[in-house]
Amino acid sequence: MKEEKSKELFEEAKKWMPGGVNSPVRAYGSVGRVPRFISSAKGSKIVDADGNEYIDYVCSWGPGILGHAYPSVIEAVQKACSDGLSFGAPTEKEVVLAKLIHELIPAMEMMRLVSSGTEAVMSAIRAARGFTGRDKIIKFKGCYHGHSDGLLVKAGSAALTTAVPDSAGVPADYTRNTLVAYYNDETSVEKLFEANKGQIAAVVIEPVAANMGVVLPKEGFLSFLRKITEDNGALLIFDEVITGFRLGTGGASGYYGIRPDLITLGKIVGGGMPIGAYGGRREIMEMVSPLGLVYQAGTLSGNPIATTAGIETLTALKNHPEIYEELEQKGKRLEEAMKETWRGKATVNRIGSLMSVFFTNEEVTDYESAVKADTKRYADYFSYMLDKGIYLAPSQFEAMFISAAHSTGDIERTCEAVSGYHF
Ligand code: KE4
Repeated sequence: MKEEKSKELFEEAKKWMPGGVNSPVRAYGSVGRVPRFISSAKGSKIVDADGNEYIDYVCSWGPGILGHAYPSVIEAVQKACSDGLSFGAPTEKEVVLAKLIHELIPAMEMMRLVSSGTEAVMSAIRAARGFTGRDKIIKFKGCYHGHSDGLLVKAGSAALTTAVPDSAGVPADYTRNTLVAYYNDETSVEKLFEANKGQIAAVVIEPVAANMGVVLPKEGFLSFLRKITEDNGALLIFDEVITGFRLGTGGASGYYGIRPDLITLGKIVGGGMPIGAYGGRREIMEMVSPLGLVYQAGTLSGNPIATTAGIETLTALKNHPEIYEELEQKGKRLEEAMKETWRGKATVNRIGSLMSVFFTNEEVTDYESAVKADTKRYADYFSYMLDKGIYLAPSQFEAMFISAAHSTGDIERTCEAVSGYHF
């Protein structure tokens, strides 16, 4: 497979950007191939700088649920561009998008649009602390919530240990209020509440984890979190940057029937343009400036081009709910092909169009079991699929995303490639 142009661009890019990329996972660090520089995308396909076409299962890490360059989104964005790119003033489109988000996710009674998932989660945590007057938060090992200082942590040796930064440049002081529990482990959460009575502002969780590979909440885990936070005067924050509008138009809160206090969104809500959002109970959001004392701002927040893409994307999903049943069938077919081919040698975790294969014969229910997967095997599988023209996440600890544009032919071609991968 030709990769000269990507290789040349990668060498040049490395002179100007750390690792030659603007987000680490794109550098293919754990799969050891030349990262593909993408020149265009349409529907389920992406084309790289050497002209190679791939069936895309990254979908820009989630935003591309409709498929790339969805006609109504492109048309609306092109028109919006001719009306100007950014005004730094309120626009009608922000009202339209906020009302549409509320219609699809009623728990978001009031919200603030921002420009990334990181910004959404960082701001939601600040609002939670401002509302409760408490400093500590609980996150879960293996969950990723963007790169704000206080969330770049991993657990200490035991659940009761406060977190230690897992990035250089984050002062230890910035993470001493971050407590780390273990996904699907209710005892680890109970111990933290016991040891930090009256000090915990919020629990933040990916309701379906997708940053240690996909890990589903076990039966009752989310409702346990809903109860223990209520019982302790803490807030429950669902980080739905990935699950929002992915599991259904109601996201995870709709899918599981759990009403968190705050929800964060990203990715699909902007249809591929830079948008994040955080929101929830009105009385919490009324703490946010200029109404309340929790400061948060952004030059490009609610940007008219990004909100246009978001409105068109959510409108398409709202008007075509059949997309989600189709995504379920496509995911099911892929899951079956993987399980059939790698029986006993791989575990597939899936919910709808969000899935991961782990090369381990054990169940993957948390970070500890996820990291037992054979990452070298994953790298080899990634490379085999890349050469077959199938573009997967270049890391075992990411997710596979399916779009409405993936045809039966795409799915069958992928299943055929899967069935040809033996080890
Ligand atoms: P952004 O700041 O990257 O828009 O969103 C951060 C974020 C927050 N919450 C969750 C649950 C997320 O998955 C993310 C970002 N997801 C990664 C993919 N694992 C983005 C890809 C990347 O970092 O390049």
